Order: sequence, then C-alpha cells, then structure tokens
Amino acid sequence: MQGRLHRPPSDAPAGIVHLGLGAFFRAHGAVFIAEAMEATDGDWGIIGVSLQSPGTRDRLKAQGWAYTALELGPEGEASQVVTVLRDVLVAPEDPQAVLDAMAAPTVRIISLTVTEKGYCHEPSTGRLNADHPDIRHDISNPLPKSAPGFLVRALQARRAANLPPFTVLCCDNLPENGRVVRGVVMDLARLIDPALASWIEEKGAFPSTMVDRIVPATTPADLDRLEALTGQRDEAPVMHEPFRQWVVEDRFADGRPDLAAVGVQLVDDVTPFEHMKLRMLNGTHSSLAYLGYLAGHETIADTMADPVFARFVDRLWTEEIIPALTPPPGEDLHAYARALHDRYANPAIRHRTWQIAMDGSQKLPQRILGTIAERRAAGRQVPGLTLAVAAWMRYASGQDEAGRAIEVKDPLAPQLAALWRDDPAETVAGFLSLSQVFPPALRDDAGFAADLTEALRRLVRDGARAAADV
Ligand code: CS2
Repeated sequence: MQGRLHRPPSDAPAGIVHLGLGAFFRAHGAVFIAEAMEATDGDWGIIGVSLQSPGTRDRLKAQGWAYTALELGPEGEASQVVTVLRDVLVAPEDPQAVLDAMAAPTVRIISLTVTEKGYCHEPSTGRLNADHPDIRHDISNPLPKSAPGFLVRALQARRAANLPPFTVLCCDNLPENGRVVRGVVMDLARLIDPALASWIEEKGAFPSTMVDRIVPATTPADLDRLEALTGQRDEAPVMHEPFRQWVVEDRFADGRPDLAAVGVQLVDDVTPFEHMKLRMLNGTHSSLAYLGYLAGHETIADTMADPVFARFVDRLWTEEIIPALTPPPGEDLHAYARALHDRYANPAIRHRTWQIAMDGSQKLPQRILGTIAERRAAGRQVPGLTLAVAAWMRYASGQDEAGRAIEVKDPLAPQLAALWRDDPAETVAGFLSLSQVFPPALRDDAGFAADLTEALRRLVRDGARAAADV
C-alpha cells in the first residue's frame, strides 16, 4: 500500500465555480471539464462549493483536492484520478469567501448541481417560492444561504465592480433547467434591486442543459475495494456507470471550455433532450424506486432482475412515455429505451431504490406528472404511471408493506405522512390538493382521481409486485 491518494494542488486561478459539490457533478461535469482542459489546453479549473456540510471539503483537502472516479462496468472496473478542483469552500462557514470566488474576474461560469429543492421554487410552476425560509433570509441579508441568493448577490458584486456577468450553467434534472434558474434569479433580483434585475435580464446567460450519468452513493465497501485495486486510499472517490451524456445550449456570456472536443453535444435547444431524459430515465427510475422499494428490492438492478418489474418498465416506455414524446434530433427513442434497460440492469451499479425515492414531491412533476397530464388530455390511459404515483403516496406515508417504518427524505415529509387515510379515496383527495406538486390539469381531473384511487386500492390490497404484474 502507498498510503493516501494525494496530488499537489494547483494555485492557478479558477474559471468555474461549482455550487453543490456532490458525487454527481464530480463524476460527470467535472470529468468532462477535466478532459476538455487536457484536450485543448484551456485553463478553466474549478472551485467547488459545498452548500451544507464540510465533509467533502475535509476529505478532499487531505488529497490536494484530487479524487478517483471509478467506472463500474458490467465486465469490470476502471479508475481515473481527477485533478480539476483548485479549492473547495463550505458556504455556511464563510459565505463571503464564496461570493468573493464567484465575483473574481477570472471566473466566467457558475455551474450548479444543488438538487431540485435547491432552487427554492414551486415544482408545479417553476416560480420562486418567496416564502421559503432561506429566500426570506436572503432578501434582507447580504450573506446568502440559498443557491439563488448566492447567484444574485455575486451578480450584484460583479455589476458593482464593472465586471460582466458569469454564465449560469444549471446541471440539475429540471425541465428547461436554464429557464427555471433564470426565473428564480430574476424573481429574487427584483425583490432585492430592480436595477440589478434589468442588468441580469439584458446581459445574463442561462443555457439549459441535459445531464446524464448514473452515480450511486459511495459506500465504505467501495473505499476498501478501490484501495485494493489501486493500492492507495481515497476517502472521497465517486462511483459511476460507463455511460455519460451532456447536452448543452451553446449560449455562454463569456466563453466556455472546449466541451465539443470531449463529446458534449452543443445544441440550440435542449428541450427535446431534457424531456426525453427526464421522462424516460428519471420517470422510470422513480417508478421503479417506489414500487421496487415497496416490493423489498434494495437496488434498481435488483428490481430489474425481477421479471415482473423488467416487463413493467418496458411497458411504461413503449405504451405510456414514448407516445407522448417528440424525439430529439438524431435519437431513436426505442433504442434509447433498450439502452436504459441495460443500464438499469448493470449489476455492478448498486443504486439504492431508497436513494432515488428521496425528494419525490420535487421530482414527480417533471418526471411523471407531465406525461400523465398530456396523455390524459389526449384521451389515453396511463395505468403504469398512475400506479407509480400511487406507490409514491404509499411510500410517502412512511410505512412499507410489512408495516415497517420508512425513513422518508422529502422537504414535505411531515405534510405527506399526515395525508394518509385508511380510505384510498380520501388519501388521493388529500394528495391531489397539493398545488405545489400536482398541476391544475390533474387536480381538476375526476377521472384521474378515480384511476389513482383504484391503483392505490390495488397496491395496498395486493402489494407492489402483484399490482405491477398486469
Ligand atoms: C436519479 C438520478 O436519484 C435520482 O433521482 O433518478 O440521479 C439519475 O440517476 C440521474 O439523473 C441519471 O442521469
């Protein structure tokens, strides 16, 4: 053994500040950017920002900010050391240091993976939730807590220093994610300083992106296996599947790394790609996560190894989701579905159903409810996706099929648990009253309420596996 992984850190200035330094960005965007810098020598290095806890910073610091990205293929593993990080800041410890980094003249891009709830918006409308406690704080305090607060205050500092705005590059699984982040930034800027809002409106750039790579949470066993493989201890590696895709609208305010050189698709309009990915991948991921969890499956691969669920997900694609989609240029949706089937079945990826089940209230609208609303408006039935919504409700109640408690992670968790009733029709009526989750088209659709009630009744009576086996 050669001890701990370490690389001498670079003190060159960074071109990118990334908010939300979780495993996903370190296994996806950071790897693309590192490769782009190698391919064409651009100097873009990244300062990572943790918006919550210091753990990742502490582990990476001891390694000179270097970490291993381990690719988990069905046939074996391949590792690479990523050295694109130049520093890591922890926002609650020193918010001013984060603002200073974002307002530095060399910084031209702020990228974000702060999860759906990090935008402090209403998932059903995409608008800023001005009553969110962090937003209320950020309106009256110059040192922010929320991601929109950091963006607005840093843009304010740049404007005061006569610097151009940075490009805001949202890398979260939201539909038209650039438009969503632009909307919350504009809403908050108007509340803080209308002249700043006009300046952002005129000069800011918020390209939308579609990001894709399956990145299960790293486990203690992964650390030991990696050490055995490489001979070095890395306390902060990331695990990922071989597949990766990044589609980006080519509208940057002030330059970008040579992403095209490393296979990033630069397009005019990302919307059809986002719809394909959010509905075909994330929509079925969530469906399998709730149903699989209730049926006692620990991971997506375990759920796919059960022929009932493998058939169920194939039917979701061909009968319910694909018919509501317009294929993006160059994509064959049936081939995309077959590839997803194989990616989910990859036994090397231990992606826990519990992990994907998190934050359902923030995820369902763009992943599942949009497809349901469109199909129903066209007079079509969507029994599989309706069952998935029922499974979410059952899961969010906080008890599994055997009556065991579920640790539900969701900003609305207490509210959701309180909606559960013995009578499925009452439970459905309670959930459908959640205007921040369900769009008006579904809240006012009596036929949907009836179908959802029937699905929930079946789920409770027969269990998730039998309910999915039609
Ligand atoms: C998953 C995503 O955790 C989840 O909700 O559906 O993280 C998914 O693995 C990625 O979007 C894949 O690109």
